Amino acid sequence: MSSTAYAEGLAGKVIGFSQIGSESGWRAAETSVTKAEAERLGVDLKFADAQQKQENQIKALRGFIAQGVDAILIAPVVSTGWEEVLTEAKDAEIPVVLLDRGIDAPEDLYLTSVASDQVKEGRVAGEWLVSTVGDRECKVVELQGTVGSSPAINRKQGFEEGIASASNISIIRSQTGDFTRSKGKEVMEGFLKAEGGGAGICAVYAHNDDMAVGAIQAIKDAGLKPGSDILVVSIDAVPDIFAAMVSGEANATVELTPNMAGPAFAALDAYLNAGTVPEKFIITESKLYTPADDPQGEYDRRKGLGY
Ligand code: GYE
Repeated sequence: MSSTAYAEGLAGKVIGFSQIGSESGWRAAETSVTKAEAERLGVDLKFADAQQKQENQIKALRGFIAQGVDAILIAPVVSTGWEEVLTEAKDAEIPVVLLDRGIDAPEDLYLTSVASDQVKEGRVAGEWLVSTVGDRECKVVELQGTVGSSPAINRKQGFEEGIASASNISIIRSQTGDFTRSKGKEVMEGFLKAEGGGAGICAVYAHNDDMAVGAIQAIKDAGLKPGSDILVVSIDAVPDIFAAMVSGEANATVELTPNMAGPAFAALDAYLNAGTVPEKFIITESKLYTPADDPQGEYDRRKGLGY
């Protein structure tokens, strides 16, 4: 039976959604896609924005539990510190679905996790750089995501795996830009200053497109050409990275679908209405895009999706 067929079973259900915040264009898209999907299914979605703070997410979950919701969605800002509140949800027999980030906790504390393979995303980015620079020496600066978040940990690991075979490529500086455009710009400015203006930097690898777009501005402010003097590779495939590709200022992105809610609601529908226990890890696709892949068309296709 297709997930859409199950989709009729959630009408009237009350589902709490603890969202991290709106730190990136991708996150905003995930929120709008989730709200639209809830509307389509007749779900009464209780939305809580945590402003990137774990304590606010824990507070929101306790509120959902007290309210006796039918299920909880959460995008966990960091990977640790969830056992106590998830045990409270389990004791209240409220199923929890993780969106787009994983956690270090016993797997029986959540029904399923809908996320990309973040190690693969980093590896794809690294392998793209290896295939692009050949045997030329390439010093890379890295803009990491939120400290302690599963994507920051996994995308760093994956990228390092991706470049491991190329002794000519090395990461010379790495720092968190917290997945935001402004912090990505600020940290890139610091990298450029620390590297004598940046002439020796071959590429910037950003764990998300928003930090990459911030870095692009910093590179231009330093009088260098992003996309050629300094290659730009990142993850998410938001519209603005395709706009940068059209301008020749970005080189590669790995797509992360903002539609985690579709698989999440389908799993909840099957579970709540038919007792079907879903796979523990539902993995979404990761696809590489470069300027050879019609960036204007990709920009236009995504623009209306709530980014
Ligand atoms: O890449 C970034 C957002 O959790 C995988 O979080 C997600 C990441 C995404 O801030 O844009």
